[in-house]
Amino acid sequence: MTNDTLIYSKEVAQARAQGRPIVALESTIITHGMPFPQNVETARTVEDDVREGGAVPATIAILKGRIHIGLEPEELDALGQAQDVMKLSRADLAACLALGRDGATTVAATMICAEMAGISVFATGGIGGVHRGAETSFDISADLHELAQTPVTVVGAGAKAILDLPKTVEVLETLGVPVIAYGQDQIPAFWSRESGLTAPLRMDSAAQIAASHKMRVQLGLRGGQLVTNPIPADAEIPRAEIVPVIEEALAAAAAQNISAKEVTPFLLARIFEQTEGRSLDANIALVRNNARLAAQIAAALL
Ligand code: PSU
Repeated sequence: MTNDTLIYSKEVAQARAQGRPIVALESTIITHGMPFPQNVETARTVEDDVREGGAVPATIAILKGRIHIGLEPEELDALGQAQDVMKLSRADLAACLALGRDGATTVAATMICAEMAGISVFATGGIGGVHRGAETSFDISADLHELAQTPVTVVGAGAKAILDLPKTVEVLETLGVPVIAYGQDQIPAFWSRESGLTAPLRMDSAAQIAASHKMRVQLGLRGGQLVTNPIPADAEIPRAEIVPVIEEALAAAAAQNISAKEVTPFLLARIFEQTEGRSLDANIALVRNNARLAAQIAAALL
């Protein structure tokens, strides 16, 4: 990896030199997960949440074929409005670099870049997972396999509730990925605190999560951990309210033959319209909450 390919922002370069805790943040949520201008405003606020938590934020994206570990404010602004940005996972990261294009990193690609940069903790909204109907479509996010092989602790609010949560948890279990619920027994369901599913593991402090991360490294176990952090109670959309909206959005996606990488952005946009923006407010609140917990874990890892 030449310095030409991996570019650190000024703030991240300084943090590395000083040995300070760093939290990786992804960029697909900016380009494909939220509308402009809330996407850029949220990305900035989330970076501030990481700083207030005592760590340094490293938003990761590919700009003109180079991996950026931390974006300068003007780069973040431009990315938030850019068209024709590739949505990158493990399969297409190298192609984006080779072609000199711009790309937003999903959970999988962000984990890969974070590991290259020596960053062990990453905050997102919700990971990708097993889509409903996967038994015929085979649509399973590469995020799950990445968690099985790349040693980064990922903090999310569960898998997105548009997915098949029980199947997502089954696949993670098969792949040997620890799924940890933070501060409660149930795995949260993104916009809602509860999913009806008991998490395989529960931890109640950042120190416990950091200790578990270190233990995996010490044992030589490959892969990361998934920390599922429930959305704050005052921001949640209860399951009974959001489930019918999700069902309607899934039916619309099927009727319009939406497939592959388009599915998640389509559903998020549709649910945003149907809830008159409430789903976006909840999404912002949960990402901020995850950034704060990730900062505590990163500090506890030092
Ligand atoms: N969290 C959010 N919004 C998002 C995502 C996460 O609050 O849009 C992104 C992540 O980058 C994740 C991707 O990897 O959604 C999953 O996309 P798919 O279902 O196509 O694998």
